[in-house]
Amino acid sequence: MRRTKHHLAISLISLAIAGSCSIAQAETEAEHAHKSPGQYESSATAMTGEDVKIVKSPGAPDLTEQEFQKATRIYFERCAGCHGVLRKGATGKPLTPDITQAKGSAYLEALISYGSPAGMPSWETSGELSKEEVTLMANFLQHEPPQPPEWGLEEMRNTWKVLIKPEDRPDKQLNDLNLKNLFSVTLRDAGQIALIDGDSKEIVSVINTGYAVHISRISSSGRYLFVIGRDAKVNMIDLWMKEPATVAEIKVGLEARSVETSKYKGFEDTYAVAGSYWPPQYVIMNGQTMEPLKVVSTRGMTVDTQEYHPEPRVAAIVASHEKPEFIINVKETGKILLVNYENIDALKVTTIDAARFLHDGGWDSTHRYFLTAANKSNKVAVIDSKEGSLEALVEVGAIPHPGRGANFTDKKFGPVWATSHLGDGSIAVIGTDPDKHPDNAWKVVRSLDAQGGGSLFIKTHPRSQHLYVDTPLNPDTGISQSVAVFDLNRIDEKYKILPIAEWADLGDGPKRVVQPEFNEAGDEVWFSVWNGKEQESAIVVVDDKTLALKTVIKDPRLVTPTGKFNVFNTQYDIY
Ligand code: DHE
Repeated sequence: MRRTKHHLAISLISLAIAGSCSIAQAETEAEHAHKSPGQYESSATAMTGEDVKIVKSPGAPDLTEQEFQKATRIYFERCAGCHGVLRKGATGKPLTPDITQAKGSAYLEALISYGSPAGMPSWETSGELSKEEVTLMANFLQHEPPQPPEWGLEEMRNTWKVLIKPEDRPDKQLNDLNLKNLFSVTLRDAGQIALIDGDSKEIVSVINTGYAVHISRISSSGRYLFVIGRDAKVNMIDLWMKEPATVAEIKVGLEARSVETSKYKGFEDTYAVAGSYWPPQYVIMNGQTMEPLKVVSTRGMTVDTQEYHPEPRVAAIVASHEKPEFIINVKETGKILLVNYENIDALKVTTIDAARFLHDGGWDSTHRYFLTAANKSNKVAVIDSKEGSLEALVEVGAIPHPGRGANFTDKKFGPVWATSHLGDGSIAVIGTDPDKHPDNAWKVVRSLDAQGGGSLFIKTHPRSQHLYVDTPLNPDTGISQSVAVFDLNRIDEKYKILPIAEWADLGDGPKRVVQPEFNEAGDEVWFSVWNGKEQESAIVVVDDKTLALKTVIKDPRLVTPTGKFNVFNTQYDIY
């Protein structure tokens, strides 16, 4: 049966996230299939291919050094997300020379040009690669994969800068910002964050960060903001300074996505941790200076087939409130590490078998259980941070993608945590209270129907009666430019739709509505209207009670806004 354009686009987008391949790659196909206006900016990797060691293989078509380098760059930018840097395969198939040489150039060229129903984009017919580039890639894939360099303590120390020493920093807050209601907003393609005052909605400052900047996290005290770019650069920003600014920075690898700080009693602001995609490792740093202290590899055996995996990427990291531990998702091995930082020279690491491929997740409302998506397995893993064990693996919909998820009290089932999905339009509502509601605990007690697949984030707040679900990767622009809102008092009723992008009143562009985030009071919710780099974007603020438009924040400096991190809610894990 011929798949519809809609299904094709959704499944490709889903595959992209499941294996974390470039959204742009999936988007290309979605565009091709659906012709939605505008285009995602590339989430191209930060690795250029210039530093790799070239290994030419017997039996493979000859390539000049220049060609090899060009192909390596294209591979890192377009292919590595799905097939792996070392081509061992992830969501995409393995592409090692034993396989590719057997297939031969003609087969590879056809596959790269036209794609496959299994999710391979059609690189040539979509106009992304020229005929010559397709031939180049088919030849390149028959050589041994070049390996990017490692990045150990020495490389980290060489990039580590303390711009303002702890003793030279203010001993009290020198500005009159209401820090609790400050938002750090990712300006993805500008490589910057904007600090926006949640009360006045004014941009307080714009600070340069890493390339294709990704997320912000707040130190336990609420004073330091940590921002990580895809190029693995971490900026530590002191919010107490007259003008908040970077006080220390470091590059922890070549590709990275996650950063967190120690939150356990007695260790507030003591350590920071960052996880990288390449090299596959995490590093524990001094929480005041970001001096790198301990680098730990995540290479090892997969959870199911128990085979060695050379590049298991570090996905979400959270800081335990129950113990002096970081909880670290290792994507490709499907294992969750509980890293006890009490004595970092004798690290105690508990390795919990979960499922592949671990991605994002967040706490239940008590902050005891960490619920995290294993997106290729369509499961949510539940970690009991008090017992240090796997509490449950819950079967959910297709490719769960919760962000940090949403906690609320369901009138019928008690405390629950919810996730939306990339691969279908359902919301899985999971019971989280094994003490008072044991029959519902770790079960999908409800499955709600939202607008469609392509959802990335879902959000509510303890003071809100609404559940917001975005769908930025849905190929239907009516859906990607709006959000669904469920009334938690009447959860069985159909959701309302808020036309967020229309309210923003912008010009052309994809105008994807992404990542709901509450203010400190929990009475307004902010959405990014994410447009192309050269197009106007905005942040739309909605009154949570009335669901009416409150304000639209527009400013030429708001280039490609995506994630927004309210200081208070991020500091205390409120969601
Ligand atoms: Fe993210 C969180 C990885 C693309 C916006 N993203 C995360 C986390 C991971 C991750 C591992 C969890 C971090 C944590 O909690 O410690 N993201 C990836 C990818 O690998 C992927 C799929 C592809 C890539 O090449 O990077 C990817 N992410 C995106 C985007 O394109 C998004 C939508 C826009 C952007 O700014 O890049 C995006 N990711 C976010 C946001 C969060 C996030 C806003 C944090 C959500 C939160 O509420 O905590």
